[in-house]
Parts: sequence; C-alpha cells; structure tokens
Amino acid sequence: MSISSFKRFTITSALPYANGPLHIGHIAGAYLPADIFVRYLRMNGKDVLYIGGSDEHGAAITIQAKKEGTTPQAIIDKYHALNKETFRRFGISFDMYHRTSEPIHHELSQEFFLRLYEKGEFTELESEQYYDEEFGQFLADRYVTGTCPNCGYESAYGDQCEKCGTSLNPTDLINPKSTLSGKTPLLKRTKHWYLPLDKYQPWLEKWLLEGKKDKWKSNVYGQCSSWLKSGLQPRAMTRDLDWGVDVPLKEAAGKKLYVWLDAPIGYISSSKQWALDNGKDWEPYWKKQENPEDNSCLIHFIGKDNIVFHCITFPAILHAHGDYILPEHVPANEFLNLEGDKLSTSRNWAVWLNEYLDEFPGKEDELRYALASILPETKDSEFTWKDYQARNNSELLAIFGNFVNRVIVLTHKYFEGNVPATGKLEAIDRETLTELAGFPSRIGSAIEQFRFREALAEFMNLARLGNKYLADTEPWKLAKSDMERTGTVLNIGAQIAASLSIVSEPFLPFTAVRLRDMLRIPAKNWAEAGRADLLSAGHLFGQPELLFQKIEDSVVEAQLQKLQNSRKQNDLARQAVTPSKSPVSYEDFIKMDIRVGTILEAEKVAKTKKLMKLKIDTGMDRRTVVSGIAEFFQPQELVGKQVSILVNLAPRKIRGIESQGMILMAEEKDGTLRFIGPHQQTANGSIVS
Ligand code: B3M
Ligand code: ZN
Repeated sequence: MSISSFKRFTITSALPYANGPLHIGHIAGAYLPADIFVRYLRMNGKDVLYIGGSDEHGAAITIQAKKEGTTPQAIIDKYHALNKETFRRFGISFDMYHRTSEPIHHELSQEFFLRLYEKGEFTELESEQYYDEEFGQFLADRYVTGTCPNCGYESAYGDQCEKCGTSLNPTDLINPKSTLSGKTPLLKRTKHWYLPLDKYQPWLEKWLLEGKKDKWKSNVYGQCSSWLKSGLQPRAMTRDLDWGVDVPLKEAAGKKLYVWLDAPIGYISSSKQWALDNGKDWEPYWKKQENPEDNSCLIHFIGKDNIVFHCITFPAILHAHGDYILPEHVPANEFLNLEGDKLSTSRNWAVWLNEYLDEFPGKEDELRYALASILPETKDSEFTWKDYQARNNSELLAIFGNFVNRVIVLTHKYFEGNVPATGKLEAIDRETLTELAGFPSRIGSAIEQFRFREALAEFMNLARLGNKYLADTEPWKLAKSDMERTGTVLNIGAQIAASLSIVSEPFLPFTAVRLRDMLRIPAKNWAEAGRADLLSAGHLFGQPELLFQKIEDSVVEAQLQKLQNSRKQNDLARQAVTPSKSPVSYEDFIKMDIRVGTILEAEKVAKTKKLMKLKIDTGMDRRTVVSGIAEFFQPQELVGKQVSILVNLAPRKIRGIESQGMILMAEEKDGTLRFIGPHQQTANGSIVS
C-alpha cells in the first residue's frame, strides 16, 4: 500500500538513551526526517500520532551513572528533562515524549512478557554467562566489550557491534573484558528466557525478505537479508541486572527484562499515555483492525545501529503477541560524520544540539536546513561548518530569503503593500504558473519515499523559480512605464511566496510561521500549495523583515576552534601518564637541597631555541642557571618569578656557561613546561621538602 492510501499513521523516532545530551548525529538519523514526514502528513490532513521518549533502562544508564558518580535515577531525570526540552526548542513535533521509567510502561512491558510466556513462546535455558567477581555482578550487554567476531571491531558491546550493526551475545566477543574491572570475566551459570528467533526465521523471511523487497530502503533491506541468510539465533529477553523492568515471574526474582524488549514497547506505552492525557483511544494506532485496510501505517525512524532490533526482534515480538500491527517502513539512516571524523560522545567530537540552540538563538531552521540537505539517507555523510555557512548564505539567504523579501518590498513600494491584480498574462507568466503548480506534488512524492534531501532541493528550486522570474521580468524597471504589467509580475511573485510559505513548513517550521505573518495568511493545507490564486488582489501584506542573516566567517571559525579544543583535550587525555620510577629511600631524597629562589634576570642563550640564562637569588647567593624553558616563556615575564631550585646539583657547563643548579618544572603531556614555585610569596632560601 502506498503512503497516501493510509488514513492513520503511527510514527516513531528511536527513544534515545537518557544518558547524555543530543548531538547532530542523532538528529540527522532519527528525528529531523521523522519530523519533516509527520509535518507533511499533518498538512495533508492525515491522522498522525508521532511518538518519542527516553529509553531509561539498560547498561547505558547504569554505566553513565557510575561515570558521573551518581544514581541511575539522577541520570535519567537529568537527561530526560534536557533532551525533551532540546527537542521542543528544535521544533521536533512529538505528540508525546514519554519515558520508560514510568509505571505505565513497566506494566505494559510485563504484560507483553507474560503474554509471550503464557503462549509458550520463550525457551528457558540455563547457561554460563560472564560474571565480574570483583564487582559481584553478571555482565550483561554493554558491561562487556571485546572484538566483534563479524567485523573485527575492537570495541564491540556485549549485545551489539556498533560498527557493523550485528547483534551479539557477550560470549560471542573475542577477548572479552568487563567494563567494570577491566578484567577478563569468569563464567557463571544463570537462567534466562529466550526468544527463539530461529523459530520465527521462516516467518521473517516471508514477511520481510519477500514482503519488503523493493519497498524498503536498500541499506535496510540489505542488512536484514544478510542477517537472515546467516541464520538467526535465540536471544535472551531477560538479564541479571538491578536496573530495569522486573521480570514478572516468581522464579525470576531479581532479574530484569532485556532493554531491547522493553524499549520498543515504550512506543506503545508512550501512545497509551498520550491517549490518557488527551481523552483518545490508543488501540487503533497499534492494534490490527477488523478490516486490514483500516490498520494504521506504522513507521519507525531510526539510525542504522538500531536496524536489527526494529526490523527483526521487535516485529518478531509483535508477531508472537498476535494483536499488533507490524512496521510498514523502517527508513533507517546511515551515520553522520563531523569535520572529517566520526561523531563521538566520549571524545566530545560533536555539535551538541542544546549548545547550538544556546549559541545560535532563533537559528533553528538554519541547522534544520543544513542537516536536511546532507541527511545520510543512503550512505554516511558529513557535516562541516563551512557547508552550514554556505547553505545559509548562498541558499536560505541569497535565494529563498531574497526572493520573498523582494516581493514584499516591491509590493510595498509600488502598491502600498496590497497584492496587485493581474492584467493580461504573457507566455513567461503562464509558464511560471505551470511550473509553480508542479512543485508541491514533486516535493510531496519525494517526502513519501523518504527522499528528504531531494524534497528539500525541490523546495529551494521553487524559490529559484521565483528569483528567476523576477530577474527575467524586472518589475523595478517595468514600474517606470507599465504599472499594470508590474502588478501582474508582483501578483505572480506573491503567489509563489505564498506557496513557499506552505511547502517550506515541514523543513523550516519556524520560518514558515514568520513568512505567513509577513504575508498575513493563515496556515494552509499542502493541497493549496501551487495554486495561482492563493492571494487575492487587494490582500494587504505586513512589513518585510529579513528571514535570514548572513553567517560571518568568524562565527564558523569560533565553532571550528571549539572542536579543535576538544581534539586537543582528547589527545592529552589519551596519552598515558608516565609510569612511576623505581622507589628511592628517604635518605636518598633528603640529599637533594631544594630551595625557593627568585629570578632576577633572564636572557635567551644566543643561537639556541630552548635555552634561557637566568640569574637567581637563592637566599644564600646569586647564581647563574641555564634552563631549557625558552620555548615557553619570554625573558621579561620571568623576572620576579619565584621558583624551586635544586641548589646542590653539581655545576655543569652548558654552551660554555656554567649552570649552578636546576629549576624544577612540571611537563604537560604535550611537552608544555610549567613552573613549580611557592603559591605564596616565600623568603628566598626557604627549604623545599
Ligand atoms: N535507546 C538505542 C539508541 O539510543 C536505543 C534506541 C531504542 S528505540 C526503541 O541508539
Ligand atoms: Zn562488527
């Protein structure tokens, strides 16, 4: 069935773990495409439920809590609130943004588990699982890392390799290590409940391999078919963890549901909460209807690392349950890179959405546009600040903003802001109106096929059409001789601007509102776009305002600098601290005579890069010391500085100068030297010990 034949839609975006802030990679993967899609559907009068929320279970949360030295509850409260607000600020128009820690979700997840349990779907199995003796804990999922047996990636998690997407069991990993102690874990027996994916394999082959061929994006279909070809294995749906949804069985006391069992059920519990809050019925959005034609169209927007769970595991669970519809589409995106490198939370190589919104107030759409034009729809793509700047300056501002501004300004200049009537139409007018009429369906059809980049490019082409029309007809020249012709041109320009206010909305919702305010028109349906009579003669425009501002080089450079700083921090952090030297006795230590001294004079040693000749007051005498600090300090900033000096080091000749002691310095990992001196003014000659 094609998208347009559905009346009702259940759209989900992956529930991000509430263990950190959102970055542009998340947005380009699962949120911006979904938001464009749902806004388009709503403008087409469809019944849409757009669901999101925080995934608050699993090792991702407990590991982060440990890292931040706090509780899992504090972590989820902090990041749920932050992410919910960040999505709101960015215009991601969820109907509901819920959280999986809520009781309604625990209840529904347990209900699902029990239903499958009672139907005899699970296989109970006692097996050996990894266990960290030092921490007295079984090591589920992300608590173990090791080498992926499929692609050789060395930091694969115990439940999935993020590089190749394969779902794993901890015992599949080569060279497993506990993320708690860093040690190789032991094996210990424990009982779990397995979903026999192997049993569902024939059904999955029919539903997915046959049913979705040529319908699903090739990156998604290809991954699924390669997993199915290599044969599915049973997968445990329970875990030995102390954070998550309790397994609702007496004999499983203390065990929790696997996070990838409960998280997608979060879409449904979120829908239930939405229904409760709004006096609606959630079931038509999720359950099979008597007449299959009335079924809702379920679409999961996700990033590629979540494909296996949304295309295989969750459909198998829904199928095993029996009452639920299955996803119609799973338009997963590939990954977004940043300035030539993989986005990474741990390396702070990211553009954090909340920081962007703070630093670029009122520029939500500028980022939406830049990201929409590079969405990793079929392969990985890359965000650069230069591209962001170019998209803003040469497209949003120079084409779209400029066109709209010219139409409104000229209408004010020649017709006091009233849309003029058309006179006799010439060929160029008719051609332009015909072209205008073709855009909305072209943009819409690209959106319906999840080709958002193409849709966005077509939207900008409509603004280009408007600009070209003005450039070809030159109403500012016509106005000198032919006001009727000027009026015709500006009327057609106004119709294009009005259409732009409609078709821009899915991509640039904030700008669309501002444009409508300037044009003084209400929100309209998609079907109205492209018409030649959206604005009637005499309609009064508001005052023109610039929709976009130029983004200066300095702004881009500041952002690049910010990234360079985090790269530097990372490089420093990565270089291991030099291990300690072998022990010395106290007797050996006190042989050193270290004193506080003050630098009296400093000069660079000629023909050397590193050496500085210092005259130092040691309290006992004034002596000369040659020190290798010249790369880091200027002579004038040294005079008056208090330092620690080893005074009984045997004198040595350096470049012909006798050095009578040594200044103590600390060396940073990158080689930078720093003085080790007293923190308060101290008498020269004071002993350091
Ligand atoms: N929380 C994984 C992720 O954030 C996971 C998605 C759940 S979707 C139901 O990538
Ligand atoms: Zn792998």
